Amino acid sequence: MNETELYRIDRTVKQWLKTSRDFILAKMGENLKISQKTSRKDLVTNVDKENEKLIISKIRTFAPNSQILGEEGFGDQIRQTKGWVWVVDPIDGTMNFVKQRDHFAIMIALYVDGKGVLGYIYDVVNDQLFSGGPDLGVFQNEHLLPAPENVGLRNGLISLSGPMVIHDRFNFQKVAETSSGLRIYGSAGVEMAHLLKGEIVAYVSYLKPWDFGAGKILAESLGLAVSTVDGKPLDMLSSDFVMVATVQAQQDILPIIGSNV
Ligand code: 2AM
Ligand code: CA
Ligand code: CA
Ligand code: CA
Repeated sequence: MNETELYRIDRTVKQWLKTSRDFILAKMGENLKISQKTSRKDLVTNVDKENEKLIISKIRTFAPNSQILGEEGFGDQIRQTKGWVWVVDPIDGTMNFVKQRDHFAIMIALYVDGKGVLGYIYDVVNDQLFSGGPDLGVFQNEHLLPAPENVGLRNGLISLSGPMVIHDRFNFQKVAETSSGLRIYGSAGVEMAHLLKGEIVAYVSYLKPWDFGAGKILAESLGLAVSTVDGKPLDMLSSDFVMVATVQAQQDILPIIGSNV
């Protein structure tokens, strides 16, 4: 894909994101229709569903030959990653959206023939858009982000999902103890944005493709390591324990979890 085409897509996706942000902010003042998916900790609202439909309708008009992977099921059943594949998480951090009306993100990613091309993490309430990819570089709003310093585990903060800590998955309490400190924000998108800014050195969670699709593209574009928790490549169509980290922090974490995976 040439640069002109990339910039055209980038401008278009940013317009969709602005529209989606306005939609979510308008809906935030109304009563939400909340339902449980797999458990009382796994929620979905009418706004998640309506926003996914909104984004998918924009994609269908703009690029009708695409496949779309959307969390709430309004996209396609995808078995292979040939051609254009869009990955959409209409609200990442639904629990935060419900309880805090803050600290959630819209995430969109574009893969072409399995390769990450463009990623977007939009912190809606704080109006902070993380965007870009391997060819465009990574931006926070209009500001080009430098590659984060390659800080190791002992000298950096880390972020984990709640369940990783509660159930002490793979010895991650020890990993947290070794780090400078543990943070838990409850939105994969918000945590990955902290990594892009160099504010934390690692994030580990069990994630689905729409949780890591955009973050993987942005993180790898800045030289961060994105892998399964035991250091293997991620499969774009599967859920897994995902680790996003500086190269040094990844090297520090792998021996601590050792044979616990
Ligand atoms: P979501 O809000 O889009 O579902 C913390 O809950 C983070 O983990 C969020 O980014 C959330 O994304 C994601 N997550 C993935 N699977 C989840 C599940 N089964 N229950 C709650 N959160 C989940
Ligand atoms: Ca969800
Ligand atoms: Ca998500
Ligand atoms: Ca979601």
